[in-house]
Amino acid sequence: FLPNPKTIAIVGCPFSGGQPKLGVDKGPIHLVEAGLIEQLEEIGWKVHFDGHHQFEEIHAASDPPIKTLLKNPRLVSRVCESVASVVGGHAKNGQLPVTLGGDHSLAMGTVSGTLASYPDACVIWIDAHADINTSKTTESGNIHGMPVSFLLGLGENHPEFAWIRPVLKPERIVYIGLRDIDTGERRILRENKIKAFSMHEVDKYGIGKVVEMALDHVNPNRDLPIHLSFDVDALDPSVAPSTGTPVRGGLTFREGHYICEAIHETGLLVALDLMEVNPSLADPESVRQTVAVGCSLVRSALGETLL
Ligand code: 4U7
Ligand code: MN
Ligand code: MN
Ligand code: MN
Repeated sequence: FLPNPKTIAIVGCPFSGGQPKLGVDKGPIHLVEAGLIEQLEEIGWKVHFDGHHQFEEIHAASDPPIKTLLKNPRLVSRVCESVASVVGGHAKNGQLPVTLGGDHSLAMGTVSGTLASYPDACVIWIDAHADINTSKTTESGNIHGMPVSFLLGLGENHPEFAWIRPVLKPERIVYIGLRDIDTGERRILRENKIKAFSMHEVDKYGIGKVVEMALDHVNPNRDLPIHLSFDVDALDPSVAPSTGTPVRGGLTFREGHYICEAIHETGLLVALDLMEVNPSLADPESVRQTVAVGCSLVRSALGETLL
């Protein structure tokens, strides 16, 4: 799908408004400072980066929760709308957008941007969580636990989010790595027949078979563009400790990288998100480790090979 020379557009999104913990907005800055751009150039990409995004500020006082629950709704919505247009613009230019979060609410923007250019793209969502709460089911009110429901058009319509089109069909998304699903989310997954491979399936079949089954579901003929949205908390906390909602029992270092390598091998990747790296959480060595793993996942998805 991508023209030559192959060009990546780095979309740095220092944004934390989809959840309450400070520091996740520093994720993209740390990933770039760790040398991600040079590393991608070394494996043969042209890399376009014109600085991290500057988001307008909407202060809490002028952004009361919707129905006292959804937090920072206008801010999250407007940031994601701008991310959608930036990611969509890069995709239309034939560049491969690599969005560095920031919290996972940003994926409302990235996936919308991808689907605007590639309407039949599928989404592979790597996460400990399903991120599919609606304003009815969320217990936390944190919008980083909700982007998938907005993309699918589930739940009530909120005027604050009127720009989001229900661009994603339930059969075009698949999950790998789940292990912390809320009760309401479990029902939504079941009712919409959304395919998910939890850690149970990873243990049972092995990661190689799971990735093959996931692709068979969303991309049976291996001819549709792929958007990979990788939440670093899919990895086990021993591998990626610096993240806001760690859950034990996650993917190993190799399982995470295998997913990225296998998606690269399809030749179908058109957009990538790396989300939820929070350099303010955990000790300096854990932060260094998490940022390094983030960079290496991105390199694997973009073609770095072991041999
Ligand atoms: B992430 C949660 F309740 N489901 O809705 C929620 F467990 O992007 C967690 O995957 C959401 O990190 C995690 O708040 C969002 C919770
Ligand atoms: Mn740009
Ligand atoms: Mn998560
Ligand atoms: Mn997530």
